[in-house]
Amino acid sequence: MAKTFKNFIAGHWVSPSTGLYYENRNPADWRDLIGRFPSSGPKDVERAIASAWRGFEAWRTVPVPQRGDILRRVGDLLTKHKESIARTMTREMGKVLAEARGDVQEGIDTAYYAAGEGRRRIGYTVPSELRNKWAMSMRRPIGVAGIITPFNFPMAIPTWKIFPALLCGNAVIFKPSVDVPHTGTRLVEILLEAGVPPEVVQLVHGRGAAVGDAIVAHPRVPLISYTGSTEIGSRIGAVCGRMHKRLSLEMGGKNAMIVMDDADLDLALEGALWGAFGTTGQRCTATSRLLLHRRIHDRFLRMLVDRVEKLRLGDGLLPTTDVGPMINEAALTNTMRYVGIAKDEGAELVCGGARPRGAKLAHGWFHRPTVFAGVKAGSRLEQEEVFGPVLAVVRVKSLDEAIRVNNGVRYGLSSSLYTKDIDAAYTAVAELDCRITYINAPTIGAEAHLPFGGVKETGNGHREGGWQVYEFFSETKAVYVDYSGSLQRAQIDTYDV
Ligand code: UN1
Repeated sequence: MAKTFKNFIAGHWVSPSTGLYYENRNPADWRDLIGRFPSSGPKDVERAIASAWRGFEAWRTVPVPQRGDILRRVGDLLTKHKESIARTMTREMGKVLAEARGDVQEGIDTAYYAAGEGRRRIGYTVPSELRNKWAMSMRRPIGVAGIITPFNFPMAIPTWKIFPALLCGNAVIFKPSVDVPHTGTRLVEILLEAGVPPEVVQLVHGRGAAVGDAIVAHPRVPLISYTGSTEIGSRIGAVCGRMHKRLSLEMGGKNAMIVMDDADLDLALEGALWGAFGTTGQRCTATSRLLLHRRIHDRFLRMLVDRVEKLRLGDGLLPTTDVGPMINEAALTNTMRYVGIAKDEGAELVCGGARPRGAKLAHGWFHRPTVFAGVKAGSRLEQEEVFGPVLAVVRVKSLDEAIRVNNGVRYGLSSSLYTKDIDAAYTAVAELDCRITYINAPTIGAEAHLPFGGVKETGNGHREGGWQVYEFFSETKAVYVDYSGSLQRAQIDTYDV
């Protein structure tokens, strides 16, 4: 009998007010039932918010370095449990174990980074216009943060949001994706074990349409951080705009890797395989377009197809597996739909393009790694995010054309150029209209201490990672201290130079 899991609300593990649960199953073999998780409703959200404000009142007065110390313990516990969390994650969402370990490691890095920020929560002191007066700024927490996260990085992405939110002194309401509630639960258990006070963190499981919407639309959640699709992000943005909420959005991508004719092709090949098919292509940073210089196009395509055909699909827990399943039936159906669209558009299917055959994979949401060649700039496969193991190859004549094609989509997250020409590399850094550019590495692999985010329909200007995310989760206050003993009137009592 599979375990029945609970929400964590008002300092206790509790059943949902709805009395309803859903089943969470292993995408590599849906006969494997992981557990039953709450299908919560607005009442649960309401209780969580009321409790979170109580938690906030105490938490906001805890000295920031002390909050940082708790987050360092979170990092220690994640390190201790890294292997078992990685296994939980692979079983729950399918990515191969090495990648799941990397996902937990990203959480560990984020925790230690947050611990350091605890001693650096910077305001600044500047000279005043007037004598015997100090002018400075400081950072203040905001209140309760609604954290809504996707399935593809079940540990890393929640930590990117929750750790800085907590370090800044906010309380959080965390709604993990319905596809990865188990990893989300483990994260909350660790936060509590490390010493985050119970009412400071609330975990509410359930569907976006019930739980997510209730969090976003609630007047007492002034801060929302969301990673997911552009479509849902736009809907959230509309609500937050009306309500004057502070909102951070991380959404779609259509990231390209450009391979020039002087590139180290063996290196580029490893990068393309990793970038396109890591996490089964289900990353917002995935390499989903490959722009090949015409002089190496045919040769590189042959090298690529040869390797893609050898990638082994399977359960991510097995050491023989290169590529795991997709997250669920809807994701698989969507990928198959795009294969159809690409064929109709006249792109040439060079490998994959279907579910695998054979009994071994018959109970999972598997799709073969797929490559389309002859993809035209402007076609739907070249423009739209698939979020699956499908790579679109476009032939280009020059770096200029590659940059134009790269920039000709509605997203702007990550980008990559393989070349040995230093001028080309710097030109690309300057001109690729994405907020992450890799030289001689694929489009994935962001690190915790650098800003992460994109332009256009990828985001709304905020960044995760780095110190920038701490700006999002806190408010600035300006402070003036006049110790002159007389009324000094700014802008009026000016002095001559
Ligand atoms: C995402 O796909 O939403 O750079 C995040 C990367 C990972 C994070 C991806 N470190 O691909």
